[in-house]
Amino acid sequence: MKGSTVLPAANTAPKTQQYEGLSRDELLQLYRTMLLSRRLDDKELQLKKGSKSFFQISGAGHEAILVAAGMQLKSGRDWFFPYYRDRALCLTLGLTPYEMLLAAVGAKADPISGGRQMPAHWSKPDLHLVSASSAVTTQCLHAVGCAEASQFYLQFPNSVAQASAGSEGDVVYVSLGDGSTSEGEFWESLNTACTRRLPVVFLVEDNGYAISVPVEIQTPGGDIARLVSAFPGLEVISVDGTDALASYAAMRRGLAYARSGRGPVLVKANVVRLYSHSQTDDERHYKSDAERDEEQTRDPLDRFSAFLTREQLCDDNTLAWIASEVDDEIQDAADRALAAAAPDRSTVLDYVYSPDVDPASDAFDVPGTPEGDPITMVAAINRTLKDEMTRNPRLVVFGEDVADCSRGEALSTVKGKGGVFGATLGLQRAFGRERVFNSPLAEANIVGRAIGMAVRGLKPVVEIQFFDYIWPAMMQIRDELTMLRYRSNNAYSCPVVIRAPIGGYLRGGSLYHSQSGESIFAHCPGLRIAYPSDADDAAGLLRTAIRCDDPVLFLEHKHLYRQIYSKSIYRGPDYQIPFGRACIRRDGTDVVVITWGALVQRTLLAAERAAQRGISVMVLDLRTLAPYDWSAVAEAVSRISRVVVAHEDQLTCGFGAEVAARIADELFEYLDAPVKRVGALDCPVAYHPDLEEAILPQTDDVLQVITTVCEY
Ligand SMILES: Cc1ncc(C[n+]2csc(CCOP(=O)(O)OP(=O)(O)O)c2C)c(N)n1
Repeated sequence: MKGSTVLPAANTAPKTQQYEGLSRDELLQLYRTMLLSRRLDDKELQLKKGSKSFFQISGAGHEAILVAAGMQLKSGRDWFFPYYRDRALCLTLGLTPYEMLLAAVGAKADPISGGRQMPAHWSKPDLHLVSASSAVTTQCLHAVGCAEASQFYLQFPNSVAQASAGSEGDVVYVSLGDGSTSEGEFWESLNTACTRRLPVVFLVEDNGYAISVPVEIQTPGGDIARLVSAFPGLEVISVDGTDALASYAAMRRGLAYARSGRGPVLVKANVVRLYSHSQTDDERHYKSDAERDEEQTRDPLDRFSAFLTREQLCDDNTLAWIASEVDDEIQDAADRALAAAAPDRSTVLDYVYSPDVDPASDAFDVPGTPEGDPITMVAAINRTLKDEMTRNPRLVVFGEDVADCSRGEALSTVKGKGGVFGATLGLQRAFGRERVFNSPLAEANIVGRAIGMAVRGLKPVVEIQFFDYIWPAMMQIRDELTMLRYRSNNAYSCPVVIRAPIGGYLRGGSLYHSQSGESIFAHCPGLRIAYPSDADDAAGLLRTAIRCDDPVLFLEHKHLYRQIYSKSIYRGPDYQIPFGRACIRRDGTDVVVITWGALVQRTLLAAERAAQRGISVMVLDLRTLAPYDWSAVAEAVSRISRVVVAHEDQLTCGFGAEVAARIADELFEYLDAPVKRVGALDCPVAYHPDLEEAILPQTDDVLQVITTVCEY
């Protein structure tokens, strides 16, 4: 245990055998860490009341199970995805009170997030403590992905990234509260942990409440251990988490199971939440005095100090000495943290994206060598994935139906599915089941696991089967994928690529297979967005997406997958296109249409017809939306003065609104006409082709707006 001190001598000889094998010093150290955690909570509450810090959430009442766990987990070897009540665990693993208090005051020197994330969301790379968000339960899927990465590296030791390796027997710890088990991601993580028999240790800290909602409203029957007991391969252990020695024994049993490779374990620890949910909550509004009094009788610190004196392992003087020593340590840490400088305002935009790899740079401008006949966009994507998998042994592909093989058939004999659009066809045959595999039908599962893998240096390129079904993964995308680097002040990153077939014009795709919505993701800082309009761009941009260091949403228009007009010659395994470089598809002088995706071809057809009317149209294909090529837009607008923005997505709040607003703001003096937009009607895409045609923007619509702008 870190931070241990020399403890006073015992009055009597230790009786170690009966105390789970722990020596007197270890028992006193266990007590000391529990107390340190509690007193730190108290100090932070004091700082908050004095407006010296800005948020506080405590672990009071959870300390016994957490120190018992931390003593047996291996800091810097096992991996950790704790939640906000896990102060005592993190202290046991080696995070210091000073580091915690730097986080509380949000200091520049806060090693956890540089003052960006709320306190109690601990992390530290050398301890393998992974930065946490505040979205409850998302971490369960990261833990699963992390365990999968461990397995991967054991199987392919030559592919190991940085110091990400591991050893046989390492486990991944993840914790959550009882209320958080109601989230689907908890069940999705158990699903995969059990299916793949992963060494994940789930600790459910059941304090009976989720803020004010009692456990019986969250969990049928009120006992999560009972509910999960049918999961195959899952070892389920229930323990009184306020009893330090019982907790120690339960964790020992659980860890032995997980370390032996038999599968995951879930320890359900009954604890008490001795303080309100957080400093903004007042539990007296929903807990009776009698209930609160009863909870006090289960205070793990009181129970353990009573045990220590009862067993004559120490006396009251020793406990007092420990307490004063703990208080001194905390006071010293608090004095130093309060003297620490605040973060610099000028740094607020640091680490939204990778500071090391800029996908818009010339380094990604690699022309490649065209070879062979033109191929479709889906074939170009498939070839790019194959080439990148050959180049990077850490690249893994997974998603719904992406595998060639459904069960255990010999890969050589199977014809294969390879994705509902065939984009991943043959990848599993070529690279094996460990690198290409099906996920359960659960989109948060796909993205959450990918994040956990990417934290460990794998390169997940995952498929969301239809953009229409990306929404269950939205929390993972918006709160985790895009924010991990930012919230950890660049200590962690997860450069996952999410491929998502998008868009309509399918005749029959209807409401749930025709959606657009790229603007929603353009509103997520930290995410790159590519949206190619032909096979050539798909290959060049996908390669850049894979090789860059940021998360990328790679949008593949379903209708363009197999169109003849979107075919191109493949330019080999090095071809890359930098992000943020628009492409002039047709030059012109009277009006510029800024567009992307499926509207590129429709705009080109409109431009041809406009030419017959004597209107010269420039067609500018943005190709990526985050970043997008503002300088190409500015250059075109300043030269041409009349602008249309055309996209398939609904008009209201479509990405065109952003482009148009910026043109109005920064290029107003160049304009000879209002900036016009073309987009879908503000309604879902209906089934009958006539309805679909009326809803989605057509060539005629683009032509009409071009004409209007020219006539202004
Ligand atoms: C996804 C999500 N929904 C809601 C919240 C707001 N919230 C924060 S903590 C919390 C209660 C969590 O209760 P539980 O899982 O039992 O853990 P405890 O706080 O009791 O330890 C809620 C609703 C959140 N952070 N994340």
